[in-house]
Amino acid sequence: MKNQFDLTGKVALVTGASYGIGFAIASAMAGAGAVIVFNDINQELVDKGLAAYREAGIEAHGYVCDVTNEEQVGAFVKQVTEEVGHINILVNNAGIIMRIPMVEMTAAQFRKVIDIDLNGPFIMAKAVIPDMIEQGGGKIINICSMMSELGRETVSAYAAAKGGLKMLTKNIASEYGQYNIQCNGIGPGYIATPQTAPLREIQPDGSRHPFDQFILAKTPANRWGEASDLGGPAVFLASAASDFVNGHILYVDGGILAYIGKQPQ
Ligand code: NAP
Ligand code: GCO
Repeated sequence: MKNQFDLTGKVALVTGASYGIGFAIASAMAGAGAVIVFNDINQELVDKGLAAYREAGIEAHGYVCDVTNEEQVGAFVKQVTEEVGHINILVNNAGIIMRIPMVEMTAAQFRKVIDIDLNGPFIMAKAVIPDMIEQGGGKIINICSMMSELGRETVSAYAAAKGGLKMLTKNIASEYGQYNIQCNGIGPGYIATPQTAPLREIQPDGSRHPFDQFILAKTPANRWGEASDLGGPAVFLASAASDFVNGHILYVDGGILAYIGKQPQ
């Protein structure tokens, strides 16, 4: 059974993985034997990522690529295939959020979030699927969100993108499952990364951020997730252990989606 989770000989490409959730998922996949390829938006971040992987004992391959730029992505995938090998696993992790009340958000801001969080995964998947078909199959993992299921104030663009990413995941699974490509999603709950740092800032009086307290009350695990909590689920969805799992969104959220929330004491 252990071999079912073995990624030895596989090339895993994780987007936006210099740090945060992408870095944790790539590190877990490296621990399962995968060769790690990652990209980020500029060389400074790629260098930062390479140093962090080396620090963790991982010889990763880093490239500068904006996932919204179809030309850059085509060149990136070609270069990886030539320099590292065929891409067996794609993790669409790169993403941003803008927390702005919808009626105050400009169309340009809305489009930017959709472009990175939804168009980016489409462009990346479109670029890797033809070779996956040639190679007899592959794994695509889209990093969705609780906002693939729920809304909240100020995150309209992000929720629209992540809801779309859930359905893009199901559609890739439907269209390419016949080629032994499994496409699934991971829906993290609230994870302590730079992206959520504003929601966890200690208040001037030393108290926890109101949103921090809100999330603790809504999460049965009574804690924020750590990026490392996503490593095992990602290895599962990248491995032979999930060969008959397709079109599924695996929520890794400490139970928040199942729970009405801690009642007032
Ligand atoms: P993060 O700390 O902000 O990291 C996101 C990474 O993506 C950064 O390295 C970022 O580069 C990169 N990126 C942004 N735009 C890009 C582009 N156009 N092309 C290539 N790379 C790009 O975020 P995170 O918390 O690790 O989240 C990673 C993923 O998980 C995102 O899709 C996020 O929506 C999702 N997620 C996060 C949480 C959470 O609670 N943290 C929960 C659910 C889902 P820069 O440094 O330049 O921005
Ligand atoms: C927010 C948070 C969330 C998390 C994550 C939850 O502002 O509500 O950033 O969106 O990032 O997506 O699953």
